[in-house]
Amino acid sequence: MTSTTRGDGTTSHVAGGVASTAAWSALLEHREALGASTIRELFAGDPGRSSRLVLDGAGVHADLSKHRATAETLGLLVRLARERGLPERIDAMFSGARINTTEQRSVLHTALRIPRGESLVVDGVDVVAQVHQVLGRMGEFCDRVRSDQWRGSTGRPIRAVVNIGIGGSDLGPVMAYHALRHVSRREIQFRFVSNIDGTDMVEATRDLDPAETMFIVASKTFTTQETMTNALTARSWLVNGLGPDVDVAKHFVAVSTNEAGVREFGIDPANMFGFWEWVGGRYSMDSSIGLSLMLAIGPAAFADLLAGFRAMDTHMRGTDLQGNLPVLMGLLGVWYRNFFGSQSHAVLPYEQYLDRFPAYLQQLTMESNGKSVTLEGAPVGVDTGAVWFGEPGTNGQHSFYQLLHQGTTVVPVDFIFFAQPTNDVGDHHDKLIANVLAQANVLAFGRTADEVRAKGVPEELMQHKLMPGNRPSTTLMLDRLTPYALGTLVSLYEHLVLTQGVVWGIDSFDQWGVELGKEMAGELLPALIAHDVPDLSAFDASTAALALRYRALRGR
Ligand code: G6Q
Repeated sequence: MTSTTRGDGTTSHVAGGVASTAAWSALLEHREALGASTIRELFAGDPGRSSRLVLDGAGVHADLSKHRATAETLGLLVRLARERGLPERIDAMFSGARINTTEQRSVLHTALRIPRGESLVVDGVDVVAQVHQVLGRMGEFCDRVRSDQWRGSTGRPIRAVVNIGIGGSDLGPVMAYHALRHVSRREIQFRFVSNIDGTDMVEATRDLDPAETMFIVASKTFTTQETMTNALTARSWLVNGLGPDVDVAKHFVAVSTNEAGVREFGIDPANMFGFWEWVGGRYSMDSSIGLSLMLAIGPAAFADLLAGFRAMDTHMRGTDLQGNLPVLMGLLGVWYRNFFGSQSHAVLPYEQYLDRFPAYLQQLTMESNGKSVTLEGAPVGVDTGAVWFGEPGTNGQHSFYQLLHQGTTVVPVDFIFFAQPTNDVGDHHDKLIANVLAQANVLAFGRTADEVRAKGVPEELMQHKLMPGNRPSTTLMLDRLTPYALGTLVSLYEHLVLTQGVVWGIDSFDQWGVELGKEMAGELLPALIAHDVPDLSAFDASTAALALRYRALRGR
């Protein structure tokens, strides 16, 4: 085996792609040997797997037994992770090495949850001290708003907070706000505006009183078209509502790494909460990007959230790979993607408050691992990130589960539920949990022809009612949906993404694929609004024709 040194100074133990590793070949052989053996057969041959293929990490109980995998499979996957240098990459990330090589950046979201008093010195700076300095300022600000000491320009307290941000500056805060609404301050309304579509802003503000409204402009770069456009519209809305003399500073705060941009926009840097280049957008909900969440749930609950993140970080960093929950879940994803040809992955939370969790994970996983070249710029040579999707149970059951159960494609699933109900109403929770356990059971074990017949199903319907089963799932059970528990879950998936990215040898922390579309929109805009018929020869014929038709319909 050869070793190569990557741009960030860490070592890759393999030259060439993941498919050239010895572990990959061993996995191919193992897959062949496993052949068509079903989950049903695996259980029949080894009933003890239900107690052995389970794992606990940071308060998350994971049942990994309903997979098309054995202990040997997991062992080989772990071997693959070792051959790909996962332990070294974990250390490199946690210690601040520039593992985002295409942007030459450290990837230090884990530093956002290191407790006060500890230190992590990166490039001569104690980043933990920086983190806690900002957390302290955020806490003071939130206390003032939540206790009505902070007043709007007419002297009224804040009763509505509108977070303006997009992508990583929106999906985390909105997901976490939804998840933790039950511990939020109900006297204040929270809204989230992200889309450049004016409807988003109009609907978010139409029933709000500007005198009682606070806008948080959340943008790492403070240059993002959607966010800047929405922030300007929000400022006009405020000035229209409260008159030209309104003290805008009492209604606008910023979250950014770009102090000059914030100043230029007209927000006093005293009302700005910073973070750092080493926090990637989709890994930033526990930085000051979470200011709206802290306003909603308060600084103490936000600290609990950070403690949950930290607990899973500690599990990830301190646990050997074969007992490491994010690592094993990530590796099982690789198993299905690369050895079964699965193209998608479903996350199905049986918890209404996690309704935005699948959307959050879509960005986290697909923006991170939707890549085709390795860190060295060579073709990956194998499939990478799956398409992630999901909806809360039981709604999904009446929608796309038909395909999960009887479709021609196998979709690995993560079920997530909490033992304690967040709202204890009648027998709702027990029914909810009966449903999630039933779905995992049916996916795994299905119904054989004999079992269907035994139910008295007529022969002509037999094939339709046959439930193939053999469809893999992980079941995650937690005790209760608290800020701490949410932190553990988000951190779990962050580290799952890292695991897969390291195995595939890709940069999970850049997102070059989103740039060209932004550039192109910038080039098209002048042509759409120009007074005279524009020269569209630089664009393809289809785009040019659509642009001209749009202009015509808009009377231009
Ligand atoms: C996330 C991405 C992206 C980013 C948004 C918003 O990892 O980088 O979703 O968060 O484009 O960027 P700003 O925070 O800079 O406005």
